[in-house]
Amino acid sequence: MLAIVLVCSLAAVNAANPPPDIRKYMDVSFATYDHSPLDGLVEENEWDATISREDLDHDTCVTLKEYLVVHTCPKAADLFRHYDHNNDSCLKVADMSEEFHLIDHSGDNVVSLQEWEQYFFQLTNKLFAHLFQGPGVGR
Ligand SMILES: [Ca+2]
Ligand SMILES: [Ca+2]
Ligand SMILES: [Ca+2]
Repeated sequence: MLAIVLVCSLAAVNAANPPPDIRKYMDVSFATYDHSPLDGLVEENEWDATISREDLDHDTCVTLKEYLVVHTCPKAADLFRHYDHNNDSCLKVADMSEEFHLIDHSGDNVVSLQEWEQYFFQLTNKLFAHLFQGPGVGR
């Protein structure tokens, strides 16, 4: 859930001139996911758990409507479409799993803080590219 807060926070700033505390946003969101176990890594179970929090009627499908109840960011619908990998208008564990493996750049089934920062810089840059001037903030 915090990932979208992160992306919204980044979109709210002038990304052509990123503030020095962008990394702090990243670290705070990462720490929110890393809880079971708290080991400095985000495991897939920690990432996938966001689905059950957002699936308000517990039918295993997070609809856009449910998503927008939880996420009030103006760009939430864009993020929903990004996360819905099979385009069935449902966010399911399978979608989150696919996303997790994109974030897990090294393919070792855990996400390090470095992978997290890199991925969300790039995602923010991709989703909000039209808001950015000049070279993006991605690496
Ligand atoms: Ca962990
Ligand atoms: Ca649902
Ligand atoms: Ca889907």
